[in-house]
Amino acid sequence: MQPRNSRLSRRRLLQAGAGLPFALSAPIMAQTPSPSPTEQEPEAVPVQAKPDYVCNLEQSTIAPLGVPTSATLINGSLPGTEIRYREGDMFRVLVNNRLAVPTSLHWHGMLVPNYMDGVPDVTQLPIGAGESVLYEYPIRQSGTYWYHSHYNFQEQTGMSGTLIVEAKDEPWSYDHDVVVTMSDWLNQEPEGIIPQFRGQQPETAAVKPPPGDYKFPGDQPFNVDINYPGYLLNGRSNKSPWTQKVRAGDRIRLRLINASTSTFFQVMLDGHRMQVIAADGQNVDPIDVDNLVIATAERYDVLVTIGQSGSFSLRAAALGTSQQVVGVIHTADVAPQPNLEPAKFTGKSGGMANYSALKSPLPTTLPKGPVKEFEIDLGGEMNKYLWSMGGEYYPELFSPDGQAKPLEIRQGDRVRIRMTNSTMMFHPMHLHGHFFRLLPQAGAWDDPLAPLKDTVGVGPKQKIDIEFIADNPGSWFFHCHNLYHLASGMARVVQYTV
Ligand SMILES: [Cu+2]
Repeated sequence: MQPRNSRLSRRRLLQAGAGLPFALSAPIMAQTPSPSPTEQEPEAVPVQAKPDYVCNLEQSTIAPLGVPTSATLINGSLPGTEIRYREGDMFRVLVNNRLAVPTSLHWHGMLVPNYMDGVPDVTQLPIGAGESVLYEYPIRQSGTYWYHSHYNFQEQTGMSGTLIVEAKDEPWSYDHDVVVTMSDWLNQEPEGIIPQFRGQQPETAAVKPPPGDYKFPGDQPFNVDINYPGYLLNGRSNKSPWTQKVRAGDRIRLRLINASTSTFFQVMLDGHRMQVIAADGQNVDPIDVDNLVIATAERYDVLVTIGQSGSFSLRAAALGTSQQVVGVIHTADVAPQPNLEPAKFTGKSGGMANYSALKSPLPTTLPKGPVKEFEIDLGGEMNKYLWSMGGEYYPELFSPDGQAKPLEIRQGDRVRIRMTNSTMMFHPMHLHGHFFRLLPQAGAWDDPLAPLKDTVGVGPKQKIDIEFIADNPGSWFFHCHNLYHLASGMARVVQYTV
């Protein structure tokens, strides 16, 4: 699915100056002997060779749903190693590709220099089998993020992890900082899924819609692409759920991360309301909700105070299916008891179910500058399983004029993008390298408190406006985070021309 030999992509790569920092692979740095003090050049630049984290990417076979399945794991675990930094730190993570195939890791939501963004053939060459790369950049933000392979379907087979940046000035206090990832799992090779949708391979149960009609909160029909055999919470299924021990009265910060490849989750904690304090890593004015919908790749931080002794299930229902995955938060005096009854969602829904309620605590109004506008249709041909942005299919295979053209912007532009979804599916749209203002309604450009996000779910027939200041030069991927939509055309490159 990646345009590995595309001349266009190579040219873009050279224009962006990408690839060059990767000559400094960490093993080479690590093997370079440090000069003794007497030999040291007076003006030598100090080089710190030791990374803070090492990600060994390895092929494995695991059975999270009971069926042995080929996996691509980070340090042998699912999810991969948690990377945790303090705001202002230097990010320094060594990636060793011990797979037999190329790869690349992307740091979702991080304001990286372009060449650290980890998108093969857009910002770097793929990391070849046996190669190593040191990703290194100053951290300019705090909050809840994640990282994942941006190469082929490796994200589906387990190659993702959590990335937390603790704030210098944390406004909230809590007794537990708990990271919760939700994901989907296939008991088969994901490479076969699109050919099955296209009728080129025999169908498996995964491409047949689950029986029944399903709704998004607010009664819009919700259809899934893939009928997964199961879902995972912190890498665990309902057979052996994730648990967290607390004390009655404790306040918990839950960092809820939708690390799925194509699933939207609706989440609740039995017996508790949740206070949403951040969306996509950025603080929002606190909102109390009974449950919240999290689109693929979105994150929400919530506070909950455990009212009394007990076992409380954290349920993540996979929208468009009758399935859920649960974890259990319990007090030490009560054994964890997963509640596997179907979740009943009542009361106030937050997150994607009510984007217009999200408000930034501080004005997010952009600096003055030339306005650059794009209107992008989110389209597709369901029967051919092709998905498009602005009528073009990335990389270039099916586009009428032979290529999916970059969206060209200039540094200093106030870039406004209106997305109109003309399909019957939901699309979690993600922009790399920038936060955008998510306008509460289409055309509400003057709202000073529009929240900052990096991913937005766009429902069928919906129109969503986002805007951002062009302040991070390079070539940036802008795409649907449904991995199967991405792999069948739903991406563009936002390219700085100056
Ligand atoms: Cu999509």
